Amino acid sequence: MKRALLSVSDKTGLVDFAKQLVALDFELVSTGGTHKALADAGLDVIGIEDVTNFPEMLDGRVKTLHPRVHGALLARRDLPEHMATLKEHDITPIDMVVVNLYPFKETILKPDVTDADAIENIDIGGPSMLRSAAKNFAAVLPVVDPTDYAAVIAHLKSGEDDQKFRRQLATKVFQHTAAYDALIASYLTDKEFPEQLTISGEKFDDMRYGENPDQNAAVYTSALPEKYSILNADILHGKQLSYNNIRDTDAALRIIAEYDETTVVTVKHMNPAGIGQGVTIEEAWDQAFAADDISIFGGIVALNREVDLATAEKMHAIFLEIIIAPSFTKEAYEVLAKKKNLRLLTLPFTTDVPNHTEVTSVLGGFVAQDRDLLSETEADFKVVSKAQPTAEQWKAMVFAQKAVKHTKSNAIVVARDGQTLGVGAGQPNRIDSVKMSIEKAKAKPGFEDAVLASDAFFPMDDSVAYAAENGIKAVVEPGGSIKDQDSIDKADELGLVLVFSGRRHFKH
Ligand code: 93A
Repeated sequence: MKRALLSVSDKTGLVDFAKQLVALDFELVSTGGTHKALADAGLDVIGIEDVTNFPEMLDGRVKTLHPRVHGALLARRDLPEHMATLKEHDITPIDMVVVNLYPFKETILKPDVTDADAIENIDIGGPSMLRSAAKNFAAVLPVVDPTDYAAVIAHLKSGEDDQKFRRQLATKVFQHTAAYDALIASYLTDKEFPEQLTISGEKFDDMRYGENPDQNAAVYTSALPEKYSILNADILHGKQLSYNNIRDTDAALRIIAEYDETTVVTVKHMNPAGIGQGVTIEEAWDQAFAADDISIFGGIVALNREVDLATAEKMHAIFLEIIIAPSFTKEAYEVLAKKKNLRLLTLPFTTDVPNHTEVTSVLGGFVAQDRDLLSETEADFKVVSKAQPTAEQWKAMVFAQKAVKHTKSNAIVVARDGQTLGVGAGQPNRIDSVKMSIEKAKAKPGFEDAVLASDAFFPMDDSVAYAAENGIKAVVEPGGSIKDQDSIDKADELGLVLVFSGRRHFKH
């Protein structure tokens, strides 16, 4: 007869699984709560105390931490000496361990969690059994995930001793306990960048490919998921999101979170193509679309209010990849869902994006940093030119500043209040971004009121000169160059409003 030890916090599927084990001639050994659940279901179960000849003690902190358990799990079945040792100590081998752990993550996510509660939910005995079983996977089946119960039964029924399957189960155990420990460490530490930074995530989905078809890829949710996340959006319509879709939509969500007003953001390759605002969402769409009616083709649209029928009809008229909004009216949804390949997603809107360590790979490692969560208001801006901004220009500068923060460096955004008119992104030199953004903006209605925002300071006065000579009336830039005075002098010479934001927003 084989022996299985079951000790689970998540009792999903437990009884059914145990019944099948009994039918396959297993005897069951179990701990307190699990024992009760099995006995209540009418199964014959041996209490763990009858195996260890020791009572559960210290409020359950010591239940299974015993040589009679770990000897039974770790003994090599192919070594006669090991088996003789078991016999000598009257230890019955255990052939399967079914364990899932104290719910540490769920506990720390409770809003009113106490430290004592969190610490009590650090499982010690469970990971120990899992690790013993997983080390000895050649002879012991380690089962940590209830969704594997069916596969385990199938494996047993097949009568074949599939070592590959055993190894997979063992791998899963070490992945699971590593992630479990990483979360405990991150809970306990008060250091944002500790000596060991374990980035753990749970597979959310396999992807068809990565950034390009030749790159394999998968997407993961971080150990402590965030509410405002593309991975938390509901896909109402359309096929699975691709790698690029996820990153682009993430960019759109970050941008739109800057704006409390009714806003529409269109994104291409993680840069804003256009941002528009209005009294209604339809008006905001009109502004965003007019901001750049070419780049939007095949792009991503994020809206921060419900999508109504009129807006849906306008969006339906062009080719889009993804539309994400807090909600769609029924009529709007019906119009948009006519397109098979268009993805319609919902996610509640918020302007409250919390800080979180963000990592980016480099060859041989990764860099980790805070999120760039600072947004400037008028109070942060300092007028350095003789010319003073008008009320309209103040508003336009705040609006443009939020957009430029989310644009790849060198980033320049030309905008009026409530609408971007030209975006210059990702150019190796700043003056090219200045030229591109103004070139795009020039032809647009409302250019007379345009201001220009820069993500970083102007190293020389050429940007200010170009802007003033090409119809820009006000410029906001961080300041901080040793040649700031050149830019200020040039602004005064050409009658331009120049404002320092005091803060750089590189995005590489
Ligand atoms: O408190 S523990 O760290 N000490 C142990 O010896 C031990 N043995 C099993 N936690 C221990 N467990 C855990 O108890 C298992 O990992 C499982 O999550 C839970 C099952 O307890 P019960 O059967 O009483 O519901």
